[in-house]
Amino acid sequence: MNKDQLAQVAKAMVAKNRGILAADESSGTIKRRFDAIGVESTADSRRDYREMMFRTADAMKNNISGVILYDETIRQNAKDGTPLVKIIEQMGSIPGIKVDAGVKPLTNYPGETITEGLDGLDARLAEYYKLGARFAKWRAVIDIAQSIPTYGCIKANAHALARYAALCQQANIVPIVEPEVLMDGGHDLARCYEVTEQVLKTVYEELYLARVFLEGTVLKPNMVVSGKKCATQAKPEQVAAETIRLFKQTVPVAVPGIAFLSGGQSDVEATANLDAINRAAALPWNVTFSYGRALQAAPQKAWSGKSENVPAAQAAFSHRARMNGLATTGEWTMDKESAARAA
Ligand code: 5MM
Repeated sequence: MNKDQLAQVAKAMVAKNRGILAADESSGTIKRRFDAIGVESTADSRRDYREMMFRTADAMKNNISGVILYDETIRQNAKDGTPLVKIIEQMGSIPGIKVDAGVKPLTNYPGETITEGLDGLDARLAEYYKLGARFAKWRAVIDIAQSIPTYGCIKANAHALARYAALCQQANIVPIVEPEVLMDGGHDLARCYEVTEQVLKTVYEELYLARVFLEGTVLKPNMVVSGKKCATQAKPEQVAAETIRLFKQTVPVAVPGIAFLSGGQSDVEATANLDAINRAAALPWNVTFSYGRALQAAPQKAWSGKSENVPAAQAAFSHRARMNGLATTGEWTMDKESAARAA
Protein backbone atom coordinates (compact mmCIF):
# COMPACT_ATOMS: atom_id res chain seq x y z
CA MET A 1 0.00 0.00 0.00
CA ASN A 2 1.36 3.42 -0.98
CA LYS A 3 -0.02 5.62 1.78
CA ASP A 4 1.33 8.87 0.31
CA GLN A 5 -0.40 8.22 -3.00
CA LEU A 6 -3.66 7.24 -1.30
CA ALA A 7 -3.65 10.37 0.89
CA GLN A 8 -2.81 12.59 -2.08
CA VAL A 9 -5.63 11.19 -4.24
CA ALA A 10 -8.14 11.38 -1.37
CA LYS A 11 -7.18 15.03 -0.76
CA ALA A 12 -7.57 15.90 -4.45
CA MET A 13 -11.02 14.26 -4.55
CA VAL A 14 -12.33 16.65 -1.88
CA ALA A 15 -10.45 19.83 -2.87
CA LYS A 16 -12.36 23.10 -2.35
CA ASN A 17 -14.63 24.26 -5.21
CA ARG A 18 -14.74 20.73 -6.58
CA GLY A 19 -16.68 17.55 -5.99
CA ILE A 20 -17.48 14.17 -7.48
CA LEU A 21 -19.81 13.29 -10.34
CA ALA A 22 -21.53 9.98 -9.56
CA ALA A 23 -22.10 8.59 -13.07
CA ASP A 24 -22.04 4.94 -12.01
CA GLU A 25 -25.69 4.09 -12.55
CA SER A 26 -26.01 0.34 -13.05
CA SER A 27 -27.85 -0.87 -16.18
CA GLY A 28 -31.25 -1.00 -14.46
CA THR A 29 -30.92 2.48 -12.94
CA ILE A 30 -29.76 4.21 -16.13
CA LYS A 31 -32.61 2.52 -18.02
CA ARG A 32 -35.09 4.02 -15.55
CA ARG A 33 -33.47 7.47 -15.98
CA PHE A 34 -33.55 7.16 -19.79
CA ASP A 35 -37.16 5.88 -19.77
CA ALA A 36 -38.12 9.12 -18.01
CA ILE A 37 -36.69 11.20 -20.90
CA GLY A 38 -37.88 8.85 -23.64
CA VAL A 39 -34.45 7.55 -24.63
CA GLU A 40 -33.70 3.89 -25.34
CA SER A 41 -30.88 2.63 -23.12
CA THR A 42 -28.21 1.05 -25.33
CA ALA A 43 -24.42 0.89 -25.01
CA ASP A 44 -24.19 3.74 -27.57
CA SER A 45 -26.81 6.00 -25.97
CA ARG A 46 -25.22 5.52 -22.55
CA ARG A 47 -21.83 6.34 -24.08
CA ASP A 48 -23.15 9.44 -25.89
CA TYR A 49 -24.81 10.73 -22.74
CA ARG A 50 -21.78 10.24 -20.52
CA GLU A 51 -19.35 11.52 -23.16
CA MET A 52 -21.45 14.70 -23.33
CA MET A 53 -20.79 15.31 -19.61
CA PHE A 54 -17.11 14.31 -19.63
CA ARG A 55 -16.45 16.74 -22.51
CA THR A 56 -18.02 19.69 -20.67
CA ALA A 57 -14.68 21.45 -20.19
CA ASP A 58 -15.56 24.25 -17.75
CA ALA A 59 -17.46 21.93 -15.39
CA MET A 60 -14.88 19.16 -15.52
CA LYS A 61 -11.83 21.42 -15.21
CA ASN A 62 -13.15 23.73 -12.50
CA ASN A 63 -15.69 21.84 -10.43
CA ILE A 64 -15.44 18.06 -10.92
CA SER A 65 -12.57 16.44 -9.00
CA GLY A 66 -13.49 12.88 -9.94
CA VAL A 67 -16.02 10.75 -11.79
CA ILE A 68 -17.43 7.45 -10.54
CA LEU A 69 -17.82 5.11 -13.51
CA TYR A 70 -19.69 1.87 -14.06
CA ASP A 71 -17.85 -1.23 -15.33
CA GLU A 72 -19.19 -0.73 -18.86
CA THR A 73 -18.13 2.93 -18.99
CA ILE A 74 -14.56 2.47 -17.80
CA ARG A 75 -14.03 0.19 -20.82
CA GLN A 76 -15.81 2.41 -23.37
CA ASN A 77 -14.34 4.69 -26.03
CA ALA A 78 -15.79 8.03 -27.09
CA LYS A 79 -17.29 8.33 -30.57
CA ASP A 80 -13.86 9.37 -31.95
CA GLY A 81 -12.19 6.34 -30.37
CA THR A 82 -10.61 8.10 -27.35
CA PRO A 83 -11.10 6.07 -24.16
CA LEU A 84 -13.59 7.87 -21.90
CA VAL A 85 -11.08 7.48 -19.05
CA LYS A 86 -8.53 9.51 -21.06
CA ILE A 87 -11.04 12.32 -21.61
CA ILE A 88 -11.66 12.52 -17.85
CA GLU A 89 -7.91 12.56 -17.15
CA GLN A 90 -7.28 15.24 -19.81
CA MET A 91 -9.86 17.41 -18.05
CA GLY A 92 -7.79 17.16 -14.85
CA SER A 93 -10.35 14.95 -13.14
CA ILE A 94 -9.77 11.54 -11.53
CA PRO A 95 -11.49 8.38 -12.83
CA GLY A 96 -13.10 6.14 -10.22
CA ILE A 97 -15.14 2.93 -10.36
CA LYS A 98 -18.16 1.43 -8.62
CA VAL A 99 -17.10 -2.02 -7.43
CA ASP A 100 -20.06 -3.25 -5.40
CA ALA A 101 -22.38 -5.76 -7.03
CA GLY A 102 -25.55 -4.14 -5.73
CA VAL A 103 -27.90 -4.81 -2.84
CA LYS A 104 -29.55 -8.18 -2.14
CA PRO A 105 -32.07 -9.18 0.54
CA LEU A 106 -30.29 -9.92 3.85
CA THR A 107 -31.22 -13.45 4.89
CA ASN A 108 -33.23 -13.59 8.17
CA TYR A 109 -33.69 -9.78 8.17
CA PRO A 110 -37.03 -9.03 6.44
CA GLY A 111 -37.03 -5.72 4.57
CA GLU A 112 -33.28 -5.19 4.90
CA THR A 113 -30.43 -5.55 2.42
CA ILE A 114 -26.74 -6.35 2.24
CA THR A 115 -24.38 -5.06 -0.43
CA GLU A 116 -22.53 -7.83 -2.25
CA GLY A 117 -19.32 -7.90 -4.29
CA LEU A 118 -16.43 -8.99 -2.06
CA ASP A 119 -15.77 -12.29 -3.87
CA GLY A 120 -12.90 -11.82 -6.32
CA LEU A 121 -12.71 -8.12 -5.52
CA ASP A 122 -8.90 -8.09 -5.20
CA ALA A 123 -8.48 -9.26 -8.82
CA ARG A 124 -11.11 -6.80 -10.09
CA LEU A 125 -9.39 -3.92 -8.28
CA ALA A 126 -6.04 -4.80 -9.87
CA GLU A 127 -7.68 -4.71 -13.30
CA TYR A 128 -9.48 -1.43 -12.61
CA TYR A 129 -6.19 0.16 -11.51
CA LYS A 130 -4.69 -0.81 -14.86
CA LEU A 131 -7.72 0.70 -16.60
CA GLY A 132 -7.03 4.03 -14.82
CA ALA A 133 -9.23 3.97 -11.69
CA ARG A 134 -7.61 5.69 -8.71
CA PHE A 135 -10.61 5.48 -6.41
CA ALA A 136 -13.57 3.16 -5.94
CA LYS A 137 -17.05 3.25 -4.48
CA TRP A 138 -19.16 0.78 -2.48
CA ARG A 139 -22.67 1.74 -1.41
CA ALA A 140 -24.39 0.17 1.59
CA VAL A 141 -28.10 0.89 1.91
CA ILE A 142 -29.89 1.27 5.24
CA ASP A 143 -33.65 1.80 5.17
CA ILE A 144 -35.71 3.40 7.94
CA ALA A 145 -39.19 1.99 8.63
CA GLN A 146 -41.15 0.35 11.46
CA SER A 147 -38.66 -1.82 13.45
CA ILE A 148 -35.80 -1.28 11.00
CA PRO A 149 -32.90 -0.83 10.67
CA THR A 150 -31.68 -3.59 12.96
CA TYR A 151 -28.21 -3.61 14.45
CA GLY A 152 -27.57 -6.91 12.63
CA CYS A 153 -28.10 -5.24 9.27
CA ILE A 154 -26.02 -2.17 10.15
CA LYS A 155 -23.18 -4.35 11.43
CA ALA A 156 -23.17 -6.67 8.38
CA ASN A 157 -23.08 -3.71 5.97
CA ALA A 158 -20.40 -1.87 7.97
CA HIS A 159 -18.26 -5.01 8.02
CA ALA A 160 -18.53 -5.40 4.23
CA LEU A 161 -17.64 -1.71 3.75
CA ALA A 162 -14.54 -2.17 5.89
CA ARG A 163 -13.43 -5.32 4.04
CA TYR A 164 -13.91 -3.49 0.73
CA ALA A 165 -11.96 -0.44 1.97
CA ALA A 166 -9.01 -2.57 3.11
CA LEU A 167 -8.90 -4.40 -0.24
CA CYS A 168 -9.00 -1.10 -2.15
CA GLN A 169 -6.06 0.32 -0.23
CA GLN A 170 -4.07 -2.86 -0.78
CA ALA A 171 -4.56 -2.17 -4.52
CA ASN A 172 -3.57 1.54 -4.10
CA ILE A 173 -7.14 2.64 -4.79
CA VAL A 174 -8.87 5.15 -2.50
CA PRO A 175 -12.14 3.72 -1.16
CA ILE A 176 -15.21 5.93 -1.06
CA VAL A 177 -17.09 4.54 1.92
CA GLU A 178 -20.81 5.08 1.28
CA PRO A 179 -23.27 4.08 3.99
CA GLU A 180 -26.54 5.58 2.71
CA VAL A 181 -29.42 5.95 5.15
CA LEU A 182 -32.38 6.36 2.78
CA MET A 183 -34.57 9.45 3.02
CA ASP A 184 -37.58 7.72 1.44
CA GLY A 185 -39.74 7.21 4.55
CA GLY A 186 -42.04 9.33 6.70
CA HIS A 187 -39.51 9.61 9.55
CA ASP A 188 -38.49 12.95 11.02
CA LEU A 189 -35.09 14.64 11.28
CA ALA A 190 -34.43 13.25 14.78
CA ARG A 191 -34.94 9.66 13.58
CA CYS A 192 -32.56 10.23 10.65
CA TYR A 193 -30.01 11.60 13.13
CA GLU A 194 -30.39 8.61 15.46
CA VAL A 195 -30.01 6.00 12.70
CA THR A 196 -27.15 7.80 10.92
CA GLU A 197 -25.34 8.09 14.26
CA GLN A 198 -25.52 4.34 14.84
CA VAL A 199 -24.47 3.65 11.25
CA LEU A 200 -21.44 5.98 11.30
CA LYS A 201 -20.27 4.77 14.73
CA THR A 202 -20.46 1.16 13.53
CA VAL A 203 -18.74 1.95 10.21
CA TYR A 204 -15.77 3.65 11.91
CA GLU A 205 -15.49 0.82 14.43
CA GLU A 206 -15.32 -1.69 11.55
CA LEU A 207 -12.84 0.45 9.58
CA TYR A 208 -10.64 0.56 12.70
CA LEU A 209 -10.84 -3.23 13.13
CA ALA A 210 -9.97 -3.73 9.44
CA ARG A 211 -6.92 -1.43 9.94
CA VAL A 212 -8.02 0.94 7.21
CA PHE A 213 -5.78 4.00 6.68
CA LEU A 214 -8.35 6.76 7.24
CA GLU A 215 -6.26 9.49 5.58
CA GLY A 216 -6.63 7.52 2.35
CA THR A 217 -10.44 7.30 2.41
CA VAL A 218 -13.40 9.55 1.55
CA LEU A 219 -16.76 9.26 3.33
CA LYS A 220 -19.91 9.52 1.21
CA PRO A 221 -22.84 9.76 3.62
CA ASN A 222 -26.37 11.12 3.64
CA MET A 223 -27.05 14.46 5.29
CA VAL A 224 -29.32 14.54 8.33
CA VAL A 225 -32.62 15.36 6.61
CA SER A 226 -36.34 14.76 7.15
CA GLY A 227 -37.79 11.70 5.42
CA LYS A 228 -39.40 12.63 2.09
CA LYS A 229 -42.89 11.74 3.36
CA CYS A 230 -42.50 13.55 6.69
CA ALA A 231 -45.02 16.39 7.12
CA THR A 232 -42.35 18.71 8.55
CA GLN A 233 -39.39 19.32 6.24
CA ALA A 234 -36.25 20.73 7.88
CA LYS A 235 -34.79 23.91 6.38
CA PRO A 236 -31.12 24.08 5.24
CA GLU A 237 -29.98 25.80 8.47
CA GLN A 238 -31.48 22.98 10.57
CA VAL A 239 -30.11 20.29 8.26
CA ALA A 240 -26.68 21.93 8.54
CA ALA A 241 -26.78 22.26 12.34
CA GLU A 242 -27.81 18.63 12.92
CA THR A 243 -25.48 17.24 10.24
CA ILE A 244 -22.48 19.07 11.70
CA ARG A 245 -23.41 18.10 15.28
CA LEU A 246 -23.59 14.44 14.25
CA PHE A 247 -20.45 14.35 12.13
CA LYS A 248 -18.35 16.02 14.82
CA GLN A 249 -19.34 13.16 17.10
CA THR A 250 -18.79 10.29 14.70
CA VAL A 251 -16.27 11.04 11.91
CA PRO A 252 -12.55 11.07 12.84
CA VAL A 253 -10.63 14.17 11.77
CA ALA A 254 -8.05 11.93 10.07
CA VAL A 255 -10.62 11.52 7.28
CA PRO A 256 -9.70 14.19 4.70
CA GLY A 257 -13.15 14.76 3.31
CA ILE A 258 -16.86 14.13 3.33
CA ALA A 259 -18.58 14.05 -0.08
CA PHE A 260 -22.33 13.95 0.46
CA LEU A 261 -24.77 11.99 -1.70
CA SER A 262 -27.97 13.80 -2.72
CA GLY A 263 -30.27 10.86 -2.00
CA GLY A 264 -33.38 12.13 -3.79
CA GLN A 265 -33.21 15.79 -2.73
CA SER A 266 -33.99 18.17 -5.60
CA ASP A 267 -30.88 19.61 -7.25
CA VAL A 268 -31.24 23.10 -5.75
CA GLU A 269 -32.13 21.64 -2.33
CA ALA A 270 -28.95 19.51 -2.35
CA THR A 271 -26.88 22.60 -3.23
CA ALA A 272 -28.59 24.76 -0.59
CA ASN A 273 -28.03 22.15 2.13
CA LEU A 274 -24.34 21.67 1.21
CA ASP A 275 -23.89 25.44 1.19
CA ALA A 276 -25.54 25.78 4.61
CA ILE A 277 -23.20 23.11 6.05
CA ASN A 278 -20.09 24.90 4.74
CA ARG A 279 -21.41 28.33 5.76
CA ALA A 280 -22.31 27.32 9.32
CA ALA A 281 -18.90 26.58 10.80
CA ALA A 282 -15.21 25.90 10.16
CA LEU A 283 -15.03 22.12 9.81
CA PRO A 284 -12.13 19.69 10.30
CA TRP A 285 -12.78 17.99 6.93
CA ASN A 286 -13.34 19.36 3.44
CA VAL A 287 -17.05 18.97 2.84
CA THR A 288 -18.20 18.57 -0.74
CA PHE A 289 -20.59 16.69 -3.04
CA SER A 290 -20.66 13.31 -4.74
CA TYR A 291 -24.00 13.75 -6.46
CA GLY A 292 -25.70 11.56 -9.01
CA ARG A 293 -29.25 12.77 -9.50
CA ALA A 294 -28.64 16.30 -8.17
CA LEU A 295 -25.96 16.90 -10.82
CA GLN A 296 -27.56 15.01 -13.68
CA ALA A 297 -31.32 15.65 -13.53
CA ALA A 298 -31.09 18.99 -15.41
CA PRO A 299 -28.58 17.97 -18.12
CA GLN A 300 -30.42 14.66 -18.65
CA LYS A 301 -33.67 16.49 -19.32
CA ALA A 302 -31.99 19.07 -21.55
CA TRP A 303 -30.22 16.36 -23.57
CA SER A 304 -33.18 13.98 -24.05
CA GLY A 305 -31.12 11.85 -26.42
CA LYS A 306 -30.74 14.46 -29.19
CA SER A 307 -27.31 15.55 -30.45
CA GLU A 308 -28.62 19.04 -31.20
CA ASN A 309 -29.35 19.41 -27.48
CA VAL A 310 -25.74 18.75 -26.40
CA PRO A 311 -24.83 22.46 -25.93
CA ALA A 312 -27.93 23.06 -23.75
CA ALA A 313 -27.25 19.89 -21.74
CA GLN A 314 -23.61 20.89 -21.22
CA ALA A 315 -24.72 24.36 -20.09
CA ALA A 316 -27.11 22.76 -17.58
CA PHE A 317 -24.36 20.44 -16.30
CA SER A 318 -21.87 23.35 -16.00
CA HIS A 319 -24.39 25.37 -14.09
CA ARG A 320 -25.10 22.66 -11.51
CA ALA A 321 -21.39 21.87 -11.14
CA ARG A 322 -20.60 25.57 -10.63
CA MET A 323 -23.41 26.06 -8.08
CA ASN A 324 -22.21 23.02 -6.11
CA GLY A 325 -18.62 24.26 -6.37
CA LEU A 326 -19.75 27.51 -4.71
CA ALA A 327 -21.52 25.48 -2.01
CA THR A 328 -18.22 23.83 -1.02
CA THR A 329 -17.08 27.21 0.33
CA GLY A 330 -20.47 28.47 1.53
CA GLU A 331 -20.60 31.05 -1.27
CA TRP A 332 -23.72 29.85 -3.08
CA THR A 333 -26.81 32.05 -2.96
CA MET A 334 -30.27 31.76 -4.46
CA ASP A 335 -29.49 35.01 -6.32
CA LYS A 336 -26.48 33.42 -8.04
CA GLU A 337 -28.65 30.42 -8.86
CA SER A 338 -31.34 32.56 -10.47
CA ALA A 339 -28.96 35.06 -12.12
CA ALA A 340 -27.13 32.27 -13.91
CA ARG A 341 -30.44 30.76 -14.99
CA ALA A 342 -31.74 34.03 -16.37
CA ALA A 343 -28.50 34.70 -18.31
C1 5MM B 1 -25.44 7.29 -9.67
O1 5MM B 1 -26.13 6.34 -8.90
C2 5MM B 1 -25.31 5.43 -8.19
C3 5MM B 1 -25.53 4.02 -8.61
O2 5MM B 1 -26.78 3.55 -8.21
P1 5MM B 1 -27.24 2.03 -8.56
O3 5MM B 1 -26.16 1.10 -8.13
O4 5MM B 1 -28.49 1.90 -7.78
O5 5MM B 1 -27.48 1.98 -10.02
C4 5MM B 1 -25.54 5.64 -6.66
O6 5MM B 1 -24.80 4.75 -5.89
C5 5MM B 1 -25.11 7.03 -6.33
O7 5MM B 1 -23.72 7.14 -6.51
C6 5MM B 1 -25.44 7.42 -4.91
O8 5MM B 1 -26.69 6.97 -4.50
C7 5MM B 1 -25.47 8.94 -4.85
O9 5MM B 1 -26.31 9.40 -5.89
P2 5MM B 1 -27.46 10.43 -5.52
O10 5MM B 1 -28.37 10.44 -6.72
O11 5MM B 1 -28.12 9.94 -4.26
O12 5MM B 1 -26.71 11.73 -5.30
